[in-house]
Amino acid sequence: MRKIPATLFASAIALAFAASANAQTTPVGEPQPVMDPTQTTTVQPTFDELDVNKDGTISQSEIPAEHELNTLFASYDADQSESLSRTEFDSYATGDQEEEAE
Ligand SMILES: [Ca+2]
Repeated sequence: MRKIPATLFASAIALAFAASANAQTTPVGEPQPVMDPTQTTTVQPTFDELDVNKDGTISQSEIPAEHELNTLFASYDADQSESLSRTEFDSYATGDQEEEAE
């Protein structure tokens, strides 16, 4: 039986180790990426961004015309005050993204 040179033996171990280390880099339970590429095109403004005059409510005139909340405004204006409180806006913001939340 031939004696295996120590250097060859060491490199064989190194190879095996590298192979197993490489296998371990495959993510098993990778957390969801913070940046969702599908959301970069439709950035949802926050309550504070929409509350332009900082009176604590969002009136319809503060909502950009192209924003979907402009159309949905009445349905989320629960107390029909013609402005959205933070609570009313939250029900829009959280409800709208419910299917994305995980
Ligand atoms: Ca306001």
